[in-house]
Amino acid sequence: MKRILISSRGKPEQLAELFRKALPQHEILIDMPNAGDAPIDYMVVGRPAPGVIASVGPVKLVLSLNAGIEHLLESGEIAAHTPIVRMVDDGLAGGMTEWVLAEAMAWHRNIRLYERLQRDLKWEPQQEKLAHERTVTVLGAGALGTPAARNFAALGFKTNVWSRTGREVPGARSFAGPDALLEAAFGANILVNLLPLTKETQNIVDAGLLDALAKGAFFINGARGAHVVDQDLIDALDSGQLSGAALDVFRIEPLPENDPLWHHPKILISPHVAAPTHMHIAVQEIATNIQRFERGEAIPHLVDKSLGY
Ligand code: NDP
Ligand code: OXD
Repeated sequence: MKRILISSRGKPEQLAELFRKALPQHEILIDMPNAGDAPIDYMVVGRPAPGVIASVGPVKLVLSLNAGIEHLLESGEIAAHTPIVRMVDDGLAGGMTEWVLAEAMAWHRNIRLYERLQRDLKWEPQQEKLAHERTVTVLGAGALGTPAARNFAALGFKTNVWSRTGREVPGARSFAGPDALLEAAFGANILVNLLPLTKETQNIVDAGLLDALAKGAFFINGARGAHVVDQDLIDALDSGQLSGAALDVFRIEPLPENDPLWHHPKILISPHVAAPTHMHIAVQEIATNIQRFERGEAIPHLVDKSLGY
């Protein structure tokens, strides 16, 4: 009987129950002292505590409950030859698209401004624009960036999408590689970050990139806090280069109480909820990948460790 070890900070017992139903021929263990004494075939990981993966010894596959896997690579605990499978599912893609569009549309149609004005009984119509009068640039054309960009384009926004290889997204204009970054961002009214965190992408949202946007642009970060140079973001908000930012992710989470991002009047904070993993969907996805692996079939969404995503 093949053994699956679950190491996740979020509801491991519930996950184990779902895996027992999805893979009844497998033994499901939750990480606990000595759980890994007998050989483990597969590890299912959320954000495992440091040392847990290393303590388990060699496994055939590591299956991530998260889309972002930079913490797994950074830990150095997974052997170079052990494949890592990222989480890609409709729940994550749908959740991220909803959150990004909600923040973008609330800014585009001044929803939050009117909410503030209502508090002071102020009747102050703004000059409302139509989607086709605005440009959106999405950084990342992957499992999350693609549906976000496709939906912006479908709503009529002029849509740019930037990726490493220039992946095409229907309705959007594609840009490839570092040399095209500023061109992709130039004059955009909304910048959306959906990149993975790698050596190449950390600190990518800096003064240079923000200055390329249209004056008064809106920034949406659904990816990772370490993509953003926080002081450059604050400076751009204070100078009026940006009119606002919606941030779901931070360098330190939970965001410390004394962090200036909490207190900035133009910043909207959400607690890393843009695209939470939905347990039922994720378990089904992982179970399917384990079954594919056992039938000797190719598994989608393997991490390319040399690229870091
Ligand atoms: P994917 O791996 O599917 O897509 C990554 C995209 O980024 C690809 O288009 C890729 O280009 C592009 N890219 C990678 N490196 C570079 C680079 N150096 N220069 C330009 N483009 C680059 O990732 P997902 O869409 O699944 O997820 C993106 C991130 O979203 C995750 O890594 C995670 O950090 C974050 N996330 C946040 C959540 C939240 O709740 N806030 C939930 C889930 C994920 P190419 O297409 O050419 O390969
Ligand atoms: C993820 C996340 O990467 O939750 O899945 O951020």
